[in-house]
Amino acid sequence: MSDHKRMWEKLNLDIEAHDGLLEVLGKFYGDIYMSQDNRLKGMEYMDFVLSEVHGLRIKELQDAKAAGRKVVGTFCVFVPEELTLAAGAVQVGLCAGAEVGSARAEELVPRGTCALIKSFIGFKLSRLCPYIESCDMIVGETTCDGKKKAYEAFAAHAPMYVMEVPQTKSAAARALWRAEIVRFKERLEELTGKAITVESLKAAMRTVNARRRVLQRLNALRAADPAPISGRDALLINQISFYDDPERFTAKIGELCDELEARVAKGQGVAPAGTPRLLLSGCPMAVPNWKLPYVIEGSGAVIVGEESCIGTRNTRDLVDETPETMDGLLDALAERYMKIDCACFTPNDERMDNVAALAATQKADGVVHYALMFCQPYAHEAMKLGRTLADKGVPLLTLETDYSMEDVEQLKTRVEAFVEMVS
Ligand code: BJ8
Repeated sequence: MSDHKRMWEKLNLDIEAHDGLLEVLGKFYGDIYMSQDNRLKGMEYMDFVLSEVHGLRIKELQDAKAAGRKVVGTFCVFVPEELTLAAGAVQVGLCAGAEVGSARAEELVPRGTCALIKSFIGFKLSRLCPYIESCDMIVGETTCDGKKKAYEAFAAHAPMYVMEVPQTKSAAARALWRAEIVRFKERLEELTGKAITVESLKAAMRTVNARRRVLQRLNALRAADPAPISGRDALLINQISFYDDPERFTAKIGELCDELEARVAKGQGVAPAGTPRLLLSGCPMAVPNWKLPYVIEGSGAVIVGEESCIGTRNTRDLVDETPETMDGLLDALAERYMKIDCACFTPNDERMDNVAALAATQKADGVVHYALMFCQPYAHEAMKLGRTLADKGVPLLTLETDYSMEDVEQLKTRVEAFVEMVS
């Protein structure tokens, strides 16, 4: 038996079903990723990370645990990784993008629940996710109704802690969020037995900001025509940013950006200059949700940005690293996280402005808005976004889908018509 298998057994995974999952995932990845032309050399690192996403990275987490570190899992970019790192723990994203264990998930949540929620529940109940099984604490948040009610049910199956994310950005809401940050800090200190200090928090802020900066650099390079990297590869990089060691990831993406810069200087790209450029906007696309980017780029367009939590919504704003007191640093954290323009907020006009601004900087010919089926917040905002973009003369295609492959042909037909229209 291989070392990986022994580790998965220890984590109580369903080995047979897990083998099947890895096989399907490998084939899916091959079809969607390895078939691309003009791929960057730097993507070999991503291919490697993904091939070992349930192997070497899990081994690293087990080694960290053996050395006394705790592992904290999250589902939302509202959970401040800076505090987790400052407490000496490791943070990993647990959002799941595969249609796995839906039937089991429907034992806990209603059928009309979005695929993202059903997926993480399905992974847990089917014993298929070594990340969930490695976690000492899982942090949920009161964002959409689907998630907050799902966490109630999920708490019987996993060590949950829930942060209260407000629904508006009023002064009272900001004060509530600031208090939640303090409560989370104290919970982490209790979990790890380690006090968070000004020094450890500032160091963690530098680490997380550095990762944001390198992803900002990557995104800025995608404004070039021809586009130097495919949307599929850029999405994969953003997805891996939630799993990989932050410092190693930042260094690797820095090297990849050097390669991209050289490409841009030579006028080279993944598709010819003048290829229709589209911005993706909406719900987060968790690993291995690559369906829509594959459909879009298979329809003759190139994706030049992701306005999503697995994209610019997570990397656009930095934390102010300059305060020298704990109070000042916690203020800075609270302020930065309240800039996240999740559709769960009301009103949320800044998101409309941010999408329009991103479409302009990335020189997008159109925007594809993606909402998961049964996701009320993003479906509502798609309508609002349509009005904002219409005023600016930017075409919008609104799609609702899930993780199944049943609607691929239907999606293709709609995307192809849209690409032709913006060409
Ligand atoms: S900050 S976008 S990561 S909540 S798709 S589960 S909204 S019904 S994911 Fe999100 Fe945080 Fe907001 Fe970002 Fe609900 Fe919609 Fe499902 Fe969603």
